Amino acid sequence: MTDKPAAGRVLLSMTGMHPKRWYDLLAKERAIVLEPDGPEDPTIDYAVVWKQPPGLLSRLPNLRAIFSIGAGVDHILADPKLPDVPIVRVVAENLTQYMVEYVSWRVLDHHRQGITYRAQQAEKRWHEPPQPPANEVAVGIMGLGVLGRAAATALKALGFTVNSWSRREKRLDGVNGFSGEAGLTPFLAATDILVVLLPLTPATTGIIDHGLLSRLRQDGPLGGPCLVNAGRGPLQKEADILKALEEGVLKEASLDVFEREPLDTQSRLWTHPRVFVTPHAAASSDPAHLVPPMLAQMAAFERGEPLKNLVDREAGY
Ligand code: NDP
Ligand code: OXD
Repeated sequence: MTDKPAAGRVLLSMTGMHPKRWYDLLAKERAIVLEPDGPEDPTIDYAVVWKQPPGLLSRLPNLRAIFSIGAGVDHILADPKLPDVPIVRVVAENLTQYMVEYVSWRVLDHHRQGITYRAQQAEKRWHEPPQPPANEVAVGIMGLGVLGRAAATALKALGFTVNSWSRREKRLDGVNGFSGEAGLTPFLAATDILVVLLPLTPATTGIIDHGLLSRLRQDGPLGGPCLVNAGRGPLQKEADILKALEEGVLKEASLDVFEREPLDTQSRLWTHPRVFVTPHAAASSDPAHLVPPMLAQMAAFERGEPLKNLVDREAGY
């Protein structure tokens, strides 16, 4: 623990990630308590967390705000004893850029038939399948938030037709916007490559199921629809994805997130020839980019300024 009593102290609680770089950067300005130390410590003002143990934060009597280490906050809201203090989530250029890169990479790979060409190369087969132009391929982005908007803009610039689906009606130049329950079927019917950038909430859990996949455009220019999920694993039903792939309802999938992480070595997804797996690595949280704005927000809050990028607890994201 560093001894810096001038400003409010910070509890750092991270599960499944190494805290050292976060600790060192936060400790430049704040006294840091590394969980499991600090339960019931009245001098702790802030918690910086990734999947904190349930009940931990409710024991801090003077906690003023929680800072998420990720853009998604389902890992915080899963705590049934979460204290009623503001939750700040990550909105950062660096993280957005990573996600734009991941989505552009996966969409281009499905569009330019990377899976087919890798299989052909393994067989030393010289064959050029028909290649539709980008503007004939419609990418549908589920979730037009910070990441979805940036991905939509990049895909538009690459020449794709872009559709979006959000909870509330949203407008973005050059993007065909759909929203709510009523907008879902027309959105899916107009989509060849589905990109999932939704948060995990009670309303979105399990949304990527067989019924949804079978509503994607089945006669599009790629010879079948493709799925890219970089949102959260429990948005998808993996057995349904495998079934849809076997039936030809789904042509290919790029999955960065899974119902259970790490993905079980027994999962068929690892070896499926038309599935591309990455280990929840689409847009990693880099403390060098995320800690300075956290520290700046704490200082601003102590000067009486409002916190930014707050989570709407009722909406769940
Ligand atoms: P935002 O909160 O900025 O945007 C969320 C979007 O989802 C909004 O457009 C929102 O609609 C929409 N949405 C939420 N609930 C529903 C619903 N029930 N029906 C339809 N649309 C809905 O989030 P970000 O863009 O910053 O991040 C999105 C998610 O990406 C994160 O929650 C996280 O799970 C995931 N993520 C994954 C990473 C990875 O490495 N794989 C890295 C970072 C994030 P509206 O616009 O109406 O509010
Ligand atoms: C996030 C993540 O939510 O990395 O930022 O998954």
